[in-house]
Amino acid sequence: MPTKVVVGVQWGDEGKGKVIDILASRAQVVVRSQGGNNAGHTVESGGEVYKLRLIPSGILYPETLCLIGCGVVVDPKVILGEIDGLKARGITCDNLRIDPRAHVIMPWHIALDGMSERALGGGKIGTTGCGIGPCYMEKAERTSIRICDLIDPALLEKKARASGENKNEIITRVYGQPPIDLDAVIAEYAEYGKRLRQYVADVSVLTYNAIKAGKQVLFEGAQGTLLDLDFGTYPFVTSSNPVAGGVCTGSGIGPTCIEEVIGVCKAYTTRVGEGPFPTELFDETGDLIRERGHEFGTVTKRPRRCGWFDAVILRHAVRVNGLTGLALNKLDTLSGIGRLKVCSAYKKPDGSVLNDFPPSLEELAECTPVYTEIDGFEGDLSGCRSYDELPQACKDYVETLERLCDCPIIMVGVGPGREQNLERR
Ligand code: 2SA
Ligand code: GDP
Ligand code: MG
Repeated sequence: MPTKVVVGVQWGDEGKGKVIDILASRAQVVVRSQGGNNAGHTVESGGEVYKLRLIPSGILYPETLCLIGCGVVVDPKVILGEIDGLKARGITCDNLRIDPRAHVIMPWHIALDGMSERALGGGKIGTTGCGIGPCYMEKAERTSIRICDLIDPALLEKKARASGENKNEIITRVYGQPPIDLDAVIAEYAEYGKRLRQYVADVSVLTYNAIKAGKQVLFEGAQGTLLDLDFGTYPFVTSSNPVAGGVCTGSGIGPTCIEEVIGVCKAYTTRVGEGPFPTELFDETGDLIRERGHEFGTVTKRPRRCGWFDAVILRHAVRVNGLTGLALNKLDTLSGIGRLKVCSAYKKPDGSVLNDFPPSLEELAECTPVYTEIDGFEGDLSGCRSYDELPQACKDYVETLERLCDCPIIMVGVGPGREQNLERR
């Protein structure tokens, strides 16, 4: 296995956790390079379900080095809670490393995330409320606290006071809320820094050395292409770059180090949060997909909006990520739904047809899907263990998607378990 990148190619929750878990079994190093605890990856292993938010999915393999790169925003309280939870289940986190350049989510980021969402009212982004946006904003502002500051009490005191005072101004003056007690925060976060110090190491150096030594390195994406700050449905996006390009800046390696890019998608489309969604279903088929697919957020439990598979989105993802293959999950959820629709292009109000995903949200909101209808399939797929065992109508669906997306589908998911992943080539 060469260096592989796994990215979500829709609006997140495509089942990246499962695909990464499978590939991690063949990797020696797993790296996360963007996002934070706004991610929620579900991995099922040995009958146990693990919900991971910040820690790379490779942590379930004791020999695998798990790295959190500089592009990740780290909430120390959350990561320590995750470490404690894993340890209580017998998983040592001795193989975890966090880059000293990664930025730290502070209480004012979480507070400001909620306040700005409330102020936006009906126009809100629908964030996960984890403080992700305000932390990346402060990173760009160049006043943020990094892991290397968190683990040094003197630096933490100096930088947290400056950053906290500045944000308290906004909290009190702009939002009319009481200020955050900085002394209490500094004391609490110094303790977190003490506990996290043992995990801190230069992820760029570790990753580069591993690649040079011929080790198998897997980059674990979070969120999805349509939540990308640049290539997603702006402003209804997250504040990082979940596309494959984000791996380089978020971990500290160059593009020439990447050999394969696998995009993970569902056999239909879902999204949480606000914003246009051309193939969204508002009828009982949408409800059926939500219930049968358990489409509720891992972290926030929010019901996910559900709709038909959208090949316009997929072609956009194939291009911006340079995908070499696709993993198609949740085919089992569509069994017994009846006739299936796939969006192959968009139609604009003037009747013209759009084949490429539009950059403007206003333009997207006006688009209606052009559907290709396909026969549905029946029966319980969850017991299939090879692609050939799937009903012919099911294979026809997969092959239609492959043709419309212009990318080979290399894996097909028929259930959440490791063994329910059918490799095609
Ligand atoms: P944020 O919190 O600033 O990153 O939110 C900005 C937008 O990004 C969306 N977003 C997500 N969408 C789906 N899944 C996400 N992660 C969790 C999971 C979600 C959950 O993996 O299950 O538990 O609800 C995720 N993270 C961010 C978000 O909805 C906003 O549209
Ligand atoms: P991620 O954020 O991309 O890792 O995805 P989530 O973990 O948030 O959501 C995907 C959900 O689908 C999880 O509950 C997985 O266990 C589950 N899942 C993954 N692949 C399949 C599949 O092929 N079939 C079914 N039925 N469930 C799946
Ligand atoms: Mg998720």
